[in-house]
Amino acid sequence: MKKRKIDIAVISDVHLGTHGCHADELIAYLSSIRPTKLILNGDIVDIWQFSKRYFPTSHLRVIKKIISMASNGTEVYYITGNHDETLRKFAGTSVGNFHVMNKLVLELDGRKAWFFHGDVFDVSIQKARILAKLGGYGYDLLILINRFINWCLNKMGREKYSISRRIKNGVKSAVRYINDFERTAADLAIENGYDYVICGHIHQPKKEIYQNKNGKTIYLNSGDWVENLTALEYSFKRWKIYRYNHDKLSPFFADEELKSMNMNELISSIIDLKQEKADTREKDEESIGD
Ligand SMILES: [Mn+2]
Repeated sequence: MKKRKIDIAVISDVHLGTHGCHADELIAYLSSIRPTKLILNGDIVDIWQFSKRYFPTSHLRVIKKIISMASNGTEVYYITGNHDETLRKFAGTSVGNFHVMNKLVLELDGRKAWFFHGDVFDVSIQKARILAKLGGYGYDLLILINRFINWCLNKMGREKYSISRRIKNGVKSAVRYINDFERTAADLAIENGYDYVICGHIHQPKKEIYQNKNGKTIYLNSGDWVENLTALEYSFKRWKIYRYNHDKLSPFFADEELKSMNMNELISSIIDLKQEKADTREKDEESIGD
């Protein structure tokens, strides 16, 4: 099968090691693509609920697949989440093409993209807003505060903060939380000058333009591999949501993207393409000369 070449694939909330994880479908998806970068945006391995009794071969195969993608040239970024927070002590570590981190900033065709899992908003979105404004330092502090609160809850024999806990507390509170989450992520992205903000955590795949008086940003969420079976893909200078149940393993049609591009974007993509061709021709001529 021919693999689809894409610039970036983002997945999150796979929850390996839990019964809900759709590992086989994820392997099928990962086998169908050849991304330049693969971003694992948190909660990939569920270490909270990890038990030796449940870790099937298919789950291990996902890990193997990711490692083999890294050794075949894909840059893999493992951004930690709350269910895999144990890995946060490895943040900043790189082994070959495999990098562990708490957040990631990339420049995509001249636009700034900000990737993080999103659990820092768990304890209090209002407090998170204030602290996150402090930039990188505030973010790391929030991670510590969340970990401390979860440690206390654990000591008191209570459940840790999580989205599933919020859903248990009632649909209304979950909906409010999701709205606040998206709005907060987008506002912070606008304040910090990011054109894209890409999260996971709330298991709600989404691509939406958010606007406030200071500007606008595109909020994206990669969803999960428990219920939605979704990913985010960046190609042809566009983001799209990949839905396994709908898209299956169908190719990423360039035409579909072209339809939604405006005139300026179309022109700039054509100019870039010509430029690229000219560059490679020059290189070819150079090598002939050699
Ligand atoms: Mn999470």
